[in-house]
Amino acid sequence: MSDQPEYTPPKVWTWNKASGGRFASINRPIAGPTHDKELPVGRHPLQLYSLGTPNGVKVTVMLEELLALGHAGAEYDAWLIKIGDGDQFGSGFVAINPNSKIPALLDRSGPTPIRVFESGAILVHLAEKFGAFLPTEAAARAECLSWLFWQMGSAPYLGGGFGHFYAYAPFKMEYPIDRFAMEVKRQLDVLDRRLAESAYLAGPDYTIADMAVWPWYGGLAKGWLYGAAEFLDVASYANVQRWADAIGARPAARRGRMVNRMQGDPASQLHERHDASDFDTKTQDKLAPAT
Ligand SMILES: N[C@@H](CCC(=O)N[C@@H](CS)C(=O)NCC(=O)O)C(=O)O
Repeated sequence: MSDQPEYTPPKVWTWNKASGGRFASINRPIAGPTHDKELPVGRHPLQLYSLGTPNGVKVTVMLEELLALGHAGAEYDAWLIKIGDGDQFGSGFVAINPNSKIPALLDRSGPTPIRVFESGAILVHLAEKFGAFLPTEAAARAECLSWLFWQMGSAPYLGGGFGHFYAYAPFKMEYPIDRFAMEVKRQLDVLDRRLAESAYLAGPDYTIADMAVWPWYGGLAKGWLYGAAEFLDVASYANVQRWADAIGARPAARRGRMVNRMQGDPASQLHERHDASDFDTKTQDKLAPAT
């Protein structure tokens, strides 16, 4: 057990700003905007406000895959939302995502702009809009949505649970690291067993379920997240490794990982994307691990 003193919760919790952790400066117990700031709008039908974290990468991979399929209507402007600077609390951003988290999409292709927040909802919106990467046959569609929602429900244990306590908490605590390492390894085993019987999560075809899971569990398997590859023995999940490599070899997935990216080799970072030619000056081979 931990040698930290036992915590006795007070009768009523109060906000202790000094509670620490890597993101202490942006964490707060209230919602709503902190300041007035309009969002920029570019020339394309789709306006994405995001950052190159695993949740952001899901959407930029989907947009790049749609463009690679020839869907010109998927042209997009990707604007950078610096969550470390509190951009997610600006009035314009809160208007399209009351939850103040990236990614958020404004679909301006119709007469009235449509806001979409939550990365899973954005993937479904785009898949239905373009008729791609979400099967229409009932059983295949159910399988795809099941794995998509599995990701949305599971990743907070990986990021908010394991990642927070292993990499971001002000000091290492055995109890939460143990608890969340056990859960994350169970989740990796869930994926590994599924990928032993199926090329992709929903079946033989690559879908939005893979795009949602890959930046998180694929990233973990490839050692991009939390410096935890050895600790979690990710090499032992052979089917997850095979699947992560297959997606990582896709040019659209590699481009998607570069958009709104603020970490790693500067040559791999495309802070904002407004045109396909924006990638020309960048080098996908320099896609270094994110921490
Ligand atoms: N369930 C949400 C989670 C989004 C999320 O947690 N975004 C993080 C970055 S990966 C964020 O914007 N954090 C800023 C904050 O919490 O203030 C989704 O999938 O869209």
